Amino acid sequence: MRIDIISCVPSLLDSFFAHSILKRAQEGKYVEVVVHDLRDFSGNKHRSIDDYAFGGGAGMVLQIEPIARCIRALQAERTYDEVIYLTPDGELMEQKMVNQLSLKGNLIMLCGHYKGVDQRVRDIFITKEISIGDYVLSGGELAAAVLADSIIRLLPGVLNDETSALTDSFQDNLLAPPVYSRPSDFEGNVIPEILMSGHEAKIEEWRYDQSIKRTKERRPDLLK
Ligand code: 6GU
Repeated sequence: MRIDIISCVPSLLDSFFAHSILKRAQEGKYVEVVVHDLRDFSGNKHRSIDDYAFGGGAGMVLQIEPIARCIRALQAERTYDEVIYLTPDGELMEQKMVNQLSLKGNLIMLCGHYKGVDQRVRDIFITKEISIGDYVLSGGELAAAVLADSIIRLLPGVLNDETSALTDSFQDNLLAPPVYSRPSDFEGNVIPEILMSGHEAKIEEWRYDQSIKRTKERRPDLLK
């Protein structure tokens, strides 16, 4: 999989993808993440990419031409399964959507800024619009990082323990159970006895019960 991220603040994303699991995923050739500076496609010496909104009103709008040039240059190199626009008025991101995207080939992610992008970009180039939650960020970069991270960790071979993504919270609409490590007794706070029993089936049953209990308490909406 290749993920191309188009941004007017590319430095926000560079360091994020240079670390930990995402770094290993790229070194292992499971994914290639390339961040593009939209200003490189401005077509003018001031490198400007935004302008006032027709009809007036506060806030600048990202113009269509630099974005069209960038997307077309990418599409001339390879095919893309989705051209995603990260925007607070997009479809709410959830695990099922992430699972589906992790099965795709190449993805473009366009990060919005200011008052958004010219509507014609969305009409002509964008195939999927995604929001990461009901709150407003100052730009789409953090949202693209969240989305790309959640996709990349699902790619086969990226996580050490092949089964560990399957036991994530949300993977069966259930929150994950509590986990413990050494020491078994921290200042009198002891771990549940069952985990020391060595009885695998009983432990699995306990974990499942804990998942149900947590989900009922914290996210009853997931059980409906
Ligand atoms: Cl994708 N972008 C921005 N700017 N704010 C958001 C968002 C995206 N998702 C939730 N809030």
